[in-house]
Amino acid sequence: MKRVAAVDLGASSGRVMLGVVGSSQLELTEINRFWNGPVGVGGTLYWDVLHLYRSMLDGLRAAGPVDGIGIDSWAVDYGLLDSSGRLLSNPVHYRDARTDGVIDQVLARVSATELYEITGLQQLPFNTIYQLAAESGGVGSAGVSPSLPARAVGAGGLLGQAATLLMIPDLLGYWLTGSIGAERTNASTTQLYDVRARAWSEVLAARVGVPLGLLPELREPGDLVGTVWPETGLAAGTPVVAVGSHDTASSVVAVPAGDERFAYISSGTWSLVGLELEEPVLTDEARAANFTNEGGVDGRIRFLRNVMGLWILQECQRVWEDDDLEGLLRDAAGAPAFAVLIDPDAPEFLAPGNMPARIDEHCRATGQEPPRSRAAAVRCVLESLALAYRRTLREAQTIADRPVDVLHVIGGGSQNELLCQLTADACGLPVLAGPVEASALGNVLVQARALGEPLPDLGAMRALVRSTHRLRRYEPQGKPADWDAAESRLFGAR
Ligand code: LFR
Repeated sequence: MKRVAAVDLGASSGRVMLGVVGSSQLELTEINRFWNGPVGVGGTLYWDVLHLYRSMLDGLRAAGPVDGIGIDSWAVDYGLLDSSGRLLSNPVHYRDARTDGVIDQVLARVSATELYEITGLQQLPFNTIYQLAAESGGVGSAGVSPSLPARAVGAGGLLGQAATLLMIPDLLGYWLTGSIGAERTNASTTQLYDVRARAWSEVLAARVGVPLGLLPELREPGDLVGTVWPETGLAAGTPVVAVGSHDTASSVVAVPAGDERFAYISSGTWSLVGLELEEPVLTDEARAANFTNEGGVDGRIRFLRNVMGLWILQECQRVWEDDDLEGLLRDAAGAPAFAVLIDPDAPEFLAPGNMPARIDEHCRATGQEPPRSRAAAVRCVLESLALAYRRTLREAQTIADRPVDVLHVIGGGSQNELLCQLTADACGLPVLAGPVEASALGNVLVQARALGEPLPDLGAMRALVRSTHRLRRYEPQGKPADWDAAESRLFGAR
């Protein structure tokens, strides 16, 4: 039996969980939970990385002695270190506007086809490659607001001063242990990683002007990062273990699937909708449909697309100053079906802001009456998400030629009963909901294996999740024709 701590950082909250993993045991206890989110300063959105570090240390201290520590977080974002190991700037939030228009500038240097052939990644404006292009100056606002005096940073921006790039979990791991490296699943989200060669892409780095030396040596999930050093105030010498440090990689480890014929939605701030494959699919069809091939634990590929997710609803709640999600969902369940529909992936929903007003605007622009009540707005968001899931899953199955029998919904969104039912109805598939803390479970499972627990493969880990967690099943209900009609209304006839 192993006792390990999972540090699991999502875009809206972080937590330290204590995991106990044995041959028929898999238990998680929450030690602490802390706020996370964008902090705007001088026109740039940052992460408060020292708050995350301090909260992580608080949680690890409170967890007491453990056999290992593993860290996972959202992807794509990074910190730059100078040659003495100092953090050059607070990490910028991927929802910052600095990457606006940058995709086109990068595509002038490397074609979309070549980029996809090498990396297999979906085009998202905030992929690390675009953030680095914005960072190197010449594009975007470089984070300098007109109201704050600009200070010259020299040619190449901060990139010119940087010696090392560390993704967020690697940065926190460095602060815990002093050891530098790049965990593979998170590296695979940078769009600077060659998915077939399983190495950093020298070609792309050169093409976009990222010095190869910035990119540390790759590590596998399960490798030892290092051991905790005394200045942290934690038990010195505790092993820090690389896990699937991209939260979605960890969460897909914990999909309680019994065989290969499954799809998943990792449901939280984002909805990551897709399949698990053995090999990447790099066809023109996959590229045109903007599917990603992110690296998973044990060499698996997550063939998926990002759907905007519960972010839209979270932002509505923030603007409404209403944290009674249950009440909102109860009212939405009684609101008329298919009254208004939005494309949740429209670019205007990406940045933080007044989401209810943006929904109204989107409705007007698409010839619809804006929702008249909060219940109607919530219903609109959830039905629109369910339609986006349906479209994504159908395309994924066709493009990857992998039919599925069941859809696993994991993560915080698996508790949203209305969304789970709408998802089952829209996709015409049974939904199995849970576990809620999927990324923390994937994190502790990979650690426990690395520390010697007999969990030979993903199948064994998933069987343990299945036997220790209660799942909720939703059968498709309602009329499929209603969803067909709603889909062609929203996305046009196909
Ligand atoms: C989910 C997630 C997604 C990634 C997005 C931005 O938390 O990690 O997989 O696309 O955040 O990093």
